Amino acid sequence: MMLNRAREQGVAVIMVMLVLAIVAVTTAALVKRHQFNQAMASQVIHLGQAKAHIQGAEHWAHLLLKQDRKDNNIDHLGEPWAQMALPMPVEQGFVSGQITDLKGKFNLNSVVNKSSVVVFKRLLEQHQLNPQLSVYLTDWVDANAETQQGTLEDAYYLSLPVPYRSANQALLDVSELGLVRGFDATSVRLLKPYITALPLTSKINVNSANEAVLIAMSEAISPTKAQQLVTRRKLNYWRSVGAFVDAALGAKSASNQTQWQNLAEITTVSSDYFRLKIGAQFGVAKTRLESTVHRSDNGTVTVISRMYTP
Ligand SMILES: [Ca+2]
Ligand SMILES: [Ca+2]
Repeated sequence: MMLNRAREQGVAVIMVMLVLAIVAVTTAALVKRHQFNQAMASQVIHLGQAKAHIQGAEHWAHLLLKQDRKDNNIDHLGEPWAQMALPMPVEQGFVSGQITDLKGKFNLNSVVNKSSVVVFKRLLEQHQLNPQLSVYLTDWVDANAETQQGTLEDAYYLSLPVPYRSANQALLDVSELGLVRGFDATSVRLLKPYITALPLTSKINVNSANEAVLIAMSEAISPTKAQQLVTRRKLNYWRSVGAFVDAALGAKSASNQTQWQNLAEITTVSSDYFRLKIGAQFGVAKTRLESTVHRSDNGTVTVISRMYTP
């Protein structure tokens, strides 16, 4: 009798311990789930706030560009839109923004113009790349399907393990260059700081172009000359195409007439395409926005492309 009671007590103790163990495991799982849900909710809420900060900064960037066009028709790096870079503290985080002038870069879609294809050839040579690549790019962009030698542009592309055809239209993005004959990820990465892909052919804004681009613009612009031009422009930006070409090549004369004309043809001091990069952090969330915008002559800013990256 005594033995039975002791056994029953033992079973009861084990049962209690089992129940306690189950309760403990379930509670731990619930707490973990609650913490996870809470973290997810914070992430979603904070991401929403970070995006709200970005939208605010984006709106501000558009206003800066619009106001700038109202103020003047010349664009240079001393203007307010070019000074947006500093990260600003905001509630529970920070926001940073940068506007880059895309007209200061070489527009790949300009290669259909003879005066511009030579600029691209020089850019290729600067980076020890074969100047022949400019011919392949021209064939990729131009409307016809024949090379300058009269052969079919697509013969090469159709012979690849995964065949495709040339676009025969403007590049939509710089990354598309990797599809063009002769280019690969390395050459695209090398050229990336100096190139862009804008919808139409375009001139280069010499008030924002970097030294490498200035050197590529004319065979008469040496690295030393480009350096001098950039130093001078910091104090006194170019107010006209003529003023820049005079400074780069000397006043137009019988001896430099062709060079002068060629450089003037691809030069501008005004910009209509910009790249916006805006980053924001709010609490645990961090996100970035990159967009390309067009600014019309009356200052209207239109978004061409817009992408969030984590
Ligand atoms: Ca301006
Ligand atoms: Ca073509």
